[in-house]
Amino acid sequence: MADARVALRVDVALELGADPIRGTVCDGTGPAREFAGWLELMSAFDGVRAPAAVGAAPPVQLYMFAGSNAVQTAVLMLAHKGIAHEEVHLERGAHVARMPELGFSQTTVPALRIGERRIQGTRTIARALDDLRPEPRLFPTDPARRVLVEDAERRGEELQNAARRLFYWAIMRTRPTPTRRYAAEHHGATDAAARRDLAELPARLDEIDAWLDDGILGGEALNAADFQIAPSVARLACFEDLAPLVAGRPAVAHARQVAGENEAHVPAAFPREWLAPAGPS
Ligand SMILES: N[C@@H](CCC(=O)N[C@@H](CS)C(=O)NCC(=O)O)C(=O)O
Repeated sequence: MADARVALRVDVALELGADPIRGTVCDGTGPAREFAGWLELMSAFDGVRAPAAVGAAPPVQLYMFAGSNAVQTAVLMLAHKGIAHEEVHLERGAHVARMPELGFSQTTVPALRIGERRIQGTRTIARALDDLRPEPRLFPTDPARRVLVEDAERRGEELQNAARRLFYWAIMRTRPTPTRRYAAEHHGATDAAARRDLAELPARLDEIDAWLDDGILGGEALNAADFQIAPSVARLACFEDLAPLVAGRPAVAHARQVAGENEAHVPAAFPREWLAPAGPS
């Protein structure tokens, strides 16, 4: 295996006293090992690290290109779990032909190879990552809460697809290239789709603000819906046309916090009459 690194989680309590350190070490898959004192800390490390390294986590490869909101979702989830992986950078556009050549059944990125398994689709990837390394979890263990997170994640993927269509519609009118023309057609970024996506956007953003209010998003432990939604909201916040719609929204603050600043700029392109008036919908 090329990379046998193992991420261990250590929880430590320090006290004033004769034996001032105690806590646990775990690798997120097996049981945690307790330690009390410096010597036990070292043997707890060895006890967890050795089987984890030998238990040979399968190699993970992420097929991707930079600048995709869907790819960013996968990148964030891998980082959240601390899963070591190799990035396989593909050429945007050309990847549609490349993915089947690489043995994938669909043409989209992000795509993961976990050992011999090939996985595509951000929502499928989220579940595969929770199987591969259960902690920290992408989905809550409480079944009722899980349903809420899964619902937000599913709606988040709809937003992801809408953000992509809007991006290609706008960029085709302002900075067209042959690759963008192909992508716009490929993703169905038609006038009718862009108009519908814009009309739905205020309600989608309201919904995200409400999930933040309810703690379904933006909690202490981030979940798969946080990672699904944040990159797409961050992308939408780059549209000049959408500035009045996104201004001051909790959804945008959350997106920046989870996905970081998106420096892209999408120049104004949409007809005025397609854009919702600013203010709460
Ligand atoms: N919604 C899917 C689709 C991702 C997607 O459409 N990715 C784009 C790049 S941002 C792509 O690879 N498109 C090529 C295609 O649709 O064939 C997901 O969450 O994985």
